[in-house]
Amino acid sequence: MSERGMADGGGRIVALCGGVGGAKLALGLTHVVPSDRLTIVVNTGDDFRHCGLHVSPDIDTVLYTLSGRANQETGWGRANESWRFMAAMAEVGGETWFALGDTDLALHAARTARLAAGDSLTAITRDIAARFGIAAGILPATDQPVATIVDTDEGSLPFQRYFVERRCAPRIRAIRFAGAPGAVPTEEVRSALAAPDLAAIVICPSNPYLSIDPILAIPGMRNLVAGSAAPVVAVSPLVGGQAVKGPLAKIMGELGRDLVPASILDHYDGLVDVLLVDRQDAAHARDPRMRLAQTLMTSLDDRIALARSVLETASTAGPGARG
Ligand code: FO1
Repeated sequence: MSERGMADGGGRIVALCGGVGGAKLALGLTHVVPSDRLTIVVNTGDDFRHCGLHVSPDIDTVLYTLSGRANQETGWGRANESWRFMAAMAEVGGETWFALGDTDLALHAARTARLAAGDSLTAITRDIAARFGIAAGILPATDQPVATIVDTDEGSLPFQRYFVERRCAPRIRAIRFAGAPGAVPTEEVRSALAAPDLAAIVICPSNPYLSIDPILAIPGMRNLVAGSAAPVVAVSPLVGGQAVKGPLAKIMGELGRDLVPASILDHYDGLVDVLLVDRQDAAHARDPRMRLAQTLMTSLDDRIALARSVLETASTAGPGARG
């Protein structure tokens, strides 16, 4: 099936995504895959309660990025933001370590109210995506709370305290996902991954430890991916031995992993049929499951080109190549 054929031949695509890097490829995929055949499964391990509000950073980064509302500099929050709420929070002694922009705040307030009324994160996310004019499916990995906890040399930290408040300074010992044993993939995620016409499962260039593992840690999720007949194509989040963004290189060093693409393939432990590696890492791409591509995305064209590379790779990978 050609890449166009895959995109136009009815093949469905499911992408696992978290963080800024993941959202970039998700945007590229929306330009190549018809929206009624594209589903983005998003990490919810970053979610937390802040100032009484339920904040879902990775879902919001995907919502804002796919609707052209994202802050291009930070990758999170909204463009053209104002900060009067935060200034007033400082004035009244509220918490200011986690910045909530005025227009971003509306999303957290509306979501918190609907969750309190009993609506699911899946339904809320679907409605907001529709209001933002996003036609692709955006699915929280689970509707149950799963919180990424980072065990460090300074004790256990909830993800945002580690990532934002402490700026990833503490040394990581382990990463856990509180609540995972009691969580299940949503029915929508389950049926997307079990679709008979699924043409590829894409693992975006998100942080494997902080953004993809919280998805795969949900009981049953890994089997849904591993058991699929569709090829699994991952994009390495490392380029030139460095993370494109965020603490990945530091975390891998602290966990004793070499900063090479093989460490990414090993981490996914047989789940991935092909790992796309940036051309500048050709010397480290000897594994037959690796293919070279331009994985660094600075422009929209780069995002679209990488999405095409992923689909092209999937259409030649064929099912069952997994170990
Ligand atoms: N990241 C920061 O580094 N500093 C912040 O103040 C901050 C606020 C914030 C507010 C809403 C939101 O959706 C994301 C926000 N992020 C912030 C990013 C957040 O920490 C995400 O978890 C990361 O993007 C990693 O996925």
